[in-house]
Amino acid sequence: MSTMSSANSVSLTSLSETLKGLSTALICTHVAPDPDAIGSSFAMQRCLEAQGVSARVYLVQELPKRMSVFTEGVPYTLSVPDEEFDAVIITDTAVQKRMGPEYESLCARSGKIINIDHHASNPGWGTHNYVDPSAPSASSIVLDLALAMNISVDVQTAELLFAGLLDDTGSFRFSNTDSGAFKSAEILVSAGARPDEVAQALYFSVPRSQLLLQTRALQTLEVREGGRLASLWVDDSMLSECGASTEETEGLVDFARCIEGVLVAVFIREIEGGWKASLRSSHAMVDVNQVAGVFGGGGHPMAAGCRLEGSLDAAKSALFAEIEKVLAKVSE
Ligand SMILES: [Mn+2]
Repeated sequence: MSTMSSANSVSLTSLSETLKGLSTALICTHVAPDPDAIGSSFAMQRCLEAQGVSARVYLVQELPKRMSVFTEGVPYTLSVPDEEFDAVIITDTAVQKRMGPEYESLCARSGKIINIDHHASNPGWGTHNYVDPSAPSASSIVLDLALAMNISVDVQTAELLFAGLLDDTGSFRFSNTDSGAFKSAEILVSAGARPDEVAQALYFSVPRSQLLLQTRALQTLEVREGGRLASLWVDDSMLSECGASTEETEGLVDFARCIEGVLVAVFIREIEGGWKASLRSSHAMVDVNQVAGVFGGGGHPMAAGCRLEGSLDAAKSALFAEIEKVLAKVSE
């Protein structure tokens, strides 16, 4: 079900009709694209192409290596196109600014801004919004659209979408893993997606530099609030010491999250002019989206992110103070 909170909400059926009527489309997603961002946007390109729509993906930065096995042959660009499109379609992006520094010129490429997302914090900033917080991934929504458009999903599209679904559900372990997630998985595997190949590419092809970075990050582990809050951080010097890229910080938050008794896990990394915090909750009463919102960020109740300013210590104490407030709602 799509939330009808925004004025420009559209139904799945009407959105699939709109997509079918396009001749050209530019597809965008969020900065630091994760498998769901890549999976949903690149699969959207393939679905539209199958409908005779000339579609291209725009990425702010180069494709993450672990997703490149699934994207072969799909046209994408790293520069903002000059031409106009019938629509700009954005997937998995709660806040328009998360499209990157060029978000205004990207959206100026068309009068039709189609916002397809599953983040509860998405206010519906498009001219056409399909925001379904009950969908486990943006990739699941793209699958639903493909089915609504009667597109036969081929192996490559199925694996792109499966990668997004697998990653956003934490390999079917997070609270968004509902029967719908397995229904989508069933359709995708029937269409030829190989779960072992996708898992191999996403989780068992870790560069050595990433493993080194994990050992460094683990040395920063702090557990507080009676064992209910755990945090890790990484700064730029640690990245360069390990020869690791920003992409390789992904998943570090899970080391804090997996500790027994931890209700809120925090991972902080250095970004230009400050810090970026990733927050995870493992308790339905602890809403980290609310915490992220205090700092202008957002996401889901169980997984959210925000930017912080100042020194690491200042950033941490500001963040921990807000987390304390949400933890106070949970009796031990
Ligand atoms: Mn997602």
